[in-house]
Amino acid sequence: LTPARVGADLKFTYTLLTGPGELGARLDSSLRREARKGQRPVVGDWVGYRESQGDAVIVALLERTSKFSRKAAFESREQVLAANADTVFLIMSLVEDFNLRRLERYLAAGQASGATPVVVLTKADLDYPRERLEAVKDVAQGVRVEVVSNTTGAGLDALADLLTPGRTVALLGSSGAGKSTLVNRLLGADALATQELRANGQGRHTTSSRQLIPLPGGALVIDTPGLRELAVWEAASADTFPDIEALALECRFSDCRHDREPGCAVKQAVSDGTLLPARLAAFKALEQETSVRERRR
Ligand SMILES: Nc1nc2c(ncn2[C@@H]2O[C@H](COP(=O)(O)OP(=O)(O)OP(=O)(O)O)[C@@H](O)[C@H]2O)c(=O)[nH]1
Ligand SMILES: [Mg+2]
Ligand SMILES: [Zn+2]
Repeated sequence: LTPARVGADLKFTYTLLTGPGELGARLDSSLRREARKGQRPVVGDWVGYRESQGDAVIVALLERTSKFSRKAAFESREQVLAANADTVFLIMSLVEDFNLRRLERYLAAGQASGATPVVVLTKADLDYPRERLEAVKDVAQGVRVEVVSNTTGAGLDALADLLTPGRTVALLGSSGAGKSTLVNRLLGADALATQELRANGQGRHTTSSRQLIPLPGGALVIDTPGLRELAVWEAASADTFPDIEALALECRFSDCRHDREPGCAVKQAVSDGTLLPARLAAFKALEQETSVRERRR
C-alpha cells in the first residue's frame, strides 16, 4: 500500500496528498461499509491506497493521533471535522460575533481533541472594546491566546513556532472569523475564497468544504467551513473549567452538582462574585449535554 494524507473529502470521493502531487481516490467496499456506519476518512487522515486500472482506491484508514469532533446535526453520533492536527486554532473575531460562551464550547472540544488548542483572536486592526482581551483570558484558562490581524499581518509572527515543517494546524471557528483569510496570509496568496460579512455582522459561510493545505514553509493547515453552532461531542471539562473543578474540591459533598446542596463552594463563589453565573451555567450545560450523550451510547 502507498501512504497518503487526505487533502479533501467530498463525501465519497477524496483528494489524497501524495507528496509530489494530488490524486483523486475512492473508498474500497469495506471502507464504504464502515462509512455508512459513521466511521470514514476525513481531512487530515492518513490512509493506505492502491492503484488499480488507473484508479486510486483507499483500502486502509490509519489510527488517529487527534480528532476534533462535534455532534452531528440532528443525530446522536460523532462527526470528526479534522484528524491528526497537532494544534487547533480556535478562531474568533474581536469585532463581530464575539461570544465567550461559544469560545468555551470550542475550548472544551479542542481540549478533548488530543491536539493543543490555541485561541487566535482576529481583526485586531479594527476598533473593538479592549476589555474583550481580558475576558478571553479569563475563559481560556491555561490556554495560549494570540491576537492577530490578517489584514496587516500584526501578531502572525507569534504563530511561527506552531507552523514548523510537518506540523498540522486545524482552523476552527464561526463563519466570518477570518479562517480562510489567515490561510491566504500564511500562503502569501489569495488561494482561498473569502467574503465580507453582511451589515448585521453575520458571516456568509464562504468556505463550503474542509481542506488540508500545505504551506510553503512545510507546515500544513486545515481550513474548515464556519459552524452555525458547535454541538460538543466530547468535552474535557476539567481542562476547560479548572476554576470550577478547583472550587468543587471544597464542596461538602464529593458528588455535589452545585445546585441546591448545602456547603457548595461553587455556589458560594457565585454569590461572592468571584465566579460568573454565566460561566457556571456554561459548565453545567456542557456536563449535561455530554452526559445525555453518554447515556444514549
Ligand atoms: N480587518 C480585518 N478583516 C479581516 C481579518 N480577517 C478576516 N477579515 C475579513 O473578514 C471577512 C471574512 O473572512 P473569511 O476569511 O472569509 O472568514 P472565514 O472564517 O473563512 O469564514 P467561513 O469560510 O464562512 O467560515 C473577510 O471580508 C475578510 O477580509 C482581519 O484580521 N482584519
Ligand atoms: Mg472560509
Ligand atoms: Zn458544589
